[in-house]
Amino acid sequence: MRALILVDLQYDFCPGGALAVARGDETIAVANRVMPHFTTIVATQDRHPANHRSFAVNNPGTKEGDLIDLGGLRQVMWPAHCVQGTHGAELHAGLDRARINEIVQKGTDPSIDSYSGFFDNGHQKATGLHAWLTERWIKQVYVMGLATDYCVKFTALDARQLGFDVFLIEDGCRGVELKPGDSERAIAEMRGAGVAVVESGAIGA
Ligand code: VGL
Ligand code: ZN
Repeated sequence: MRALILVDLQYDFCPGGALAVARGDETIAVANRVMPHFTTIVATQDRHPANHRSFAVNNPGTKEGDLIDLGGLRQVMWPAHCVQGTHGAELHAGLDRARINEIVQKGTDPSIDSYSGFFDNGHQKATGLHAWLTERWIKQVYVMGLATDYCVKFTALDARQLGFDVFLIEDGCRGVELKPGDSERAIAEMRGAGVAVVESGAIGA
């Protein structure tokens, strides 16, 4: 059994959003095109409280893009984004939401970030996604969304580590690119971990 994982297809990661990813909105059409090929579809949703420590504004003396130590983990300082209750945190309305079976929220603990859809960045708490997939006998996961170099990468790597066969739908992803080449390096890292890289047009029934 296979599942599609749509990572963080939210307004704040699309042009005009608080943590805008260049051409991030182009992933919506790809998602809508591949969804009919899946019966099990999960969307992850980055959903931070306003006081989240990954926001530069909540760490006096830092600016966006800085790296700090947060509870022993390296943490990028982000602009405030995907704040609970704001428009930017909503899944893009252009998505065919009726096909989504489950929404997994992450990043809700103010003290730790959660790039992966499975665990927080310290691998301390599970989101429930692993159990949800396991209950449905899912062995293969197809991953796409935003952003290639953060949440998509960490979700795909955790899925591999958990024993799933993982397929990255490359044309359904866009990256933050804090440093040029970050997305390319992320894809190389995923490949190195055994993730198969595919194009949306190659996905059949
Ligand atoms: C993401 C940075 C911070 C992502 C989420 O969805 O890739 N990146 N929060
Ligand atoms: Zn976030």
